[in-house]
Amino acid sequence: MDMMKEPEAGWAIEGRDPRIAVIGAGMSGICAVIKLRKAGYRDITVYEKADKVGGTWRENTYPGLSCDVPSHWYSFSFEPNPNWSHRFSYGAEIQAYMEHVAEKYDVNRIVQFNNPVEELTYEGPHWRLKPKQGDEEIYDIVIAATGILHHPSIPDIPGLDCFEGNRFHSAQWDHSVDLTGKRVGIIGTGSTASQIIGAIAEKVGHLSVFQRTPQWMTPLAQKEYSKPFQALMRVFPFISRALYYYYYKTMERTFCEATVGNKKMQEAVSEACQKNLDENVPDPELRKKLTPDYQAACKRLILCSDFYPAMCRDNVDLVTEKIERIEPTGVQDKEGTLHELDILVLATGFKVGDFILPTKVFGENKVELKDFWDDAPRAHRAMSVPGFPNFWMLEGPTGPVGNLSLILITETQMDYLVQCLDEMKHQKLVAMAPKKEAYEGYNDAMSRAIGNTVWVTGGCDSWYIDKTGTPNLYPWAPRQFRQEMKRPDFSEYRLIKDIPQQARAEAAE
Ligand code: NA7
Repeated sequence: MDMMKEPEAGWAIEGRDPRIAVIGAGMSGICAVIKLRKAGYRDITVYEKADKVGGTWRENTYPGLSCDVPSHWYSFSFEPNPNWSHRFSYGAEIQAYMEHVAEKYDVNRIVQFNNPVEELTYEGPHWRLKPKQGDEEIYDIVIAATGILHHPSIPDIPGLDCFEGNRFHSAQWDHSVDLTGKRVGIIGTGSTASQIIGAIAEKVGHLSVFQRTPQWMTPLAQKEYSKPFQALMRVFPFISRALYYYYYKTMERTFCEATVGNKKMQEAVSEACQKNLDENVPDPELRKKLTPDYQAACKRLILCSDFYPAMCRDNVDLVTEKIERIEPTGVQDKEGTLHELDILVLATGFKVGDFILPTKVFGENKVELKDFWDDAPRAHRAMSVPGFPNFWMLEGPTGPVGNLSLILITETQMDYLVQCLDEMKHQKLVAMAPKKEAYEGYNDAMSRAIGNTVWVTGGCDSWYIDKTGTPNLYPWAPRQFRQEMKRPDFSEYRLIKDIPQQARAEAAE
């Protein structure tokens, strides 16, 4: 298409392919390209802030990094991998898988690497996209595949910048720093910290673990797949598929059910966590410090077998006193003890409320998405926002997160989105956006239901909870989400057949 001459009407009216921008080349972005092409949509450009695909698996490279969802389920349904070496994959292997899929499905060719999107402006019925590098472009459809866990959250602790040793966030691991024999401090005891602690405790000279809140965890039933078993899976691909469904059903019926109000499953998970703690931490004093005062699975449940044994080691100290400040030589706690350190690791999580932000997104009437959300992001069916036509999110606000495969969720969302594009083509629509009342009704129902989930009843604070004081999560079972997303109900959407000439002129001003 000649970009100098901007199209007058929408793609569906002009009978051409829609120009689609996908933002992000992580798991969701890769999936989007593959699913769009399969459905016949081929005019796609991907903008990626970094120099290769992979998203969270590219960003995170810390020691011990692994996925807490079984490998054969944490795979694209259309690309089973018989070569997974373990039941729960390590980070580097998942990154290699993402690169392999991108290569095999010829995704890289359409990715603009090192080119984050700075601004998106809706000029009905098109989007003007301003990338960091190169000219502004016009797109018919924008898909934000920007992920959740990639903006590091740096704690606001006094003196952090004056620390004289090596300091880095877990998602920006400095591999040039040798930990051998060093005095290492780690702030945080979430999923990330647990994996790091298990992986480095033996190597370091001394490890100080700064815990603000203890976490519940179940063991990770890790297992290495033998070479003959992998060979068997290569010959009989149905084994990988069978494992996909086995883990999918097992995880959904256990961990996922435990979070959304299934009391029996919740008790089973709680018991498993308590047993794990009792069996692996014999010292009653340490056990007490590691015992949470809220229900299991209220914070995202940790699956890790190395953490407790590491915490029992002589060279590992659990510091539960609050942090007062960071000194040039270490961490000073509120009791006045200075924990001297050579290296300080911040395993303090991510700014999860950003989603597509910090890209500036302006919708109809120049309303900015940041203002519309006002620090409490919501979406219709986790994918779209009223007043922002032809703008879709993958893994957006209020999606199912919990302990499940986000790859499956992205695939479900893409199948839904493709049906919406097909409908636009069929009805010759120029744009579609959720109706305000549909969006509000959906979110009100979610707000009512969220009170039944362990994320609320469990009595904890977690990264799921946003400014409204409620978790930003889908409150029902993930299978319900898939059921609801099978077919779009188009009565929930404004189906826009034409943008009046005047509005178009105003938007372009
Ligand atoms: P999380 O789960 O957000 O954990 C962050 C940890 O850092 C958690 O223990 C926090 O304590 C702690 N934290 C954060 N800020 C501070 C300050 N200021 N002082 C002391 N301690 C602090 O992030 P992860 O990276 O572990 O995991 C994120 C997701 O990645 C995980 O759920 C998986 O989906 C993969 P808190 O509990 O808030 O008291």
